[in-house]
Amino acid sequence: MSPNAESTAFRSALEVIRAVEPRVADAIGAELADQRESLKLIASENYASPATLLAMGNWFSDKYAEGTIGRRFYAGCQNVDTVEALAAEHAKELFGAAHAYVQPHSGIDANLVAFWAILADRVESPALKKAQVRQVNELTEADWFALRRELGNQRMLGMSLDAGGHLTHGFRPNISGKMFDQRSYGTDPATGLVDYDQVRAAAREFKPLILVAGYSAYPRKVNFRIMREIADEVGATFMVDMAHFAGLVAGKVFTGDFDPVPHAHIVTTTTHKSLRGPRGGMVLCGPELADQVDRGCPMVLGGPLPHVMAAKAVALAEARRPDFADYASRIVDNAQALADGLLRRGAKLVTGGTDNHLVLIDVSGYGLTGRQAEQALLDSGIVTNRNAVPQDPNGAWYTSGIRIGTPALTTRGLGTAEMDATAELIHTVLSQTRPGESKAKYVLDPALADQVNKQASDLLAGFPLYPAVDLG
Ligand code: DSN
Repeated sequence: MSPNAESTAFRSALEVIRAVEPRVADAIGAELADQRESLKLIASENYASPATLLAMGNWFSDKYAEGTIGRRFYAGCQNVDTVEALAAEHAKELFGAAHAYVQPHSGIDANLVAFWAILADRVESPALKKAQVRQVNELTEADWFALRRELGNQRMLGMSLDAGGHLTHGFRPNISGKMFDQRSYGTDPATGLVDYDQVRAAAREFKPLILVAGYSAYPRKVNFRIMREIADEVGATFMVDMAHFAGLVAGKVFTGDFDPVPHAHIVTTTTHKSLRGPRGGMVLCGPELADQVDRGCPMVLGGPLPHVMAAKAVALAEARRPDFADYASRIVDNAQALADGLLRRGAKLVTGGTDNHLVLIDVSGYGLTGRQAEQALLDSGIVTNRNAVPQDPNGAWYTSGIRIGTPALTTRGLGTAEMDATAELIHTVLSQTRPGESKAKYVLDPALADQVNKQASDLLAGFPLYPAVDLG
């Protein structure tokens, strides 16, 4: 590759966009500038490679390709077939999965595809069988009524939102909490850890069709071997949503009992978090569920995004390189250094630390709500998001927690020494912020916020983001 290729590519793209709508070109340039200057600690974000980003801006965006390889509803999909097959092949090799479906547009979409595949596979209903094939016209209104009742009363057991589970694991306001008869398992109030005996007891009593594991705010590993044993004991399909930690699985940090792929019947993920690909989702499964999963579009999803599948193929190829394993292990080293730095300065952490990519600070220890803490940190150039803590008295909107993660800063090259410096900045802001007259209001000396902003940019100055991209 020529030395200026990345700069030339992005500069030229912006020049072409600017000729039509300069404000969009300006916003794209401003986004890069903002990302370069902020201490990005959002646990679900990352920085995709220039190759991944560039793979998305092209003619694949113009192509309809509903269906899947060998079963398309549109002609002329030969090049889409190529990139979809490449992405699926890389995913299967990377994760050791029998089957990969790379069309979902997001993690939520991937979960909906998985839920539908499990329902279609497991619900014993003659009407459902006919409804999936050409006999659909033979069904009477009474059959449809019975089918809706059967589908609408299936059971799901997942981790509760305040314990770190995801909205789509049966949270009542989400569609998953409405379409399933749902129950949640939490964490042990004393340790904050998953209590497998409690999960087993809940599963025995509730007998779910689907047992879901995975999280978006739980700072520890989950033993998927034990979870599969529980699922088998009660006849449940075991689904793991590894959206947050897919990069740690790909990088072989989570192996054995902590690698979901050999243990789960079906695994869903996003591709843009610790995996560092384009925004999107993916489903991995064994041959039993593969046919139903492949019907995801148009059964559940709108037309696939071939340009994003192309970018998934690029990012998955990157994740198969040996340096990705080094990246993945540095994510965890950094999260642990950040947790240690915060603990040493007196912060209260859910579970007392981390063994993955994220840390959950209980900011009630600073007398703040999550909302107050999130905004005070943002004023100081530190980008995080508020998050509920287990049994959160402030609920899911104001919250009592701040979730921070290291995938993005690790991509940028920051290491454990910089994590300690980051812990100092976070502690300085939180300990100097006073709660205001509502759960959203707070008081922070603007001079202190300016000083931390400056320290954050000094810290980042040694780790330029996209160093080979100069927009001029
Ligand atoms: N929005 C994602 C996250 O931040 O964890 C989950 O949907």
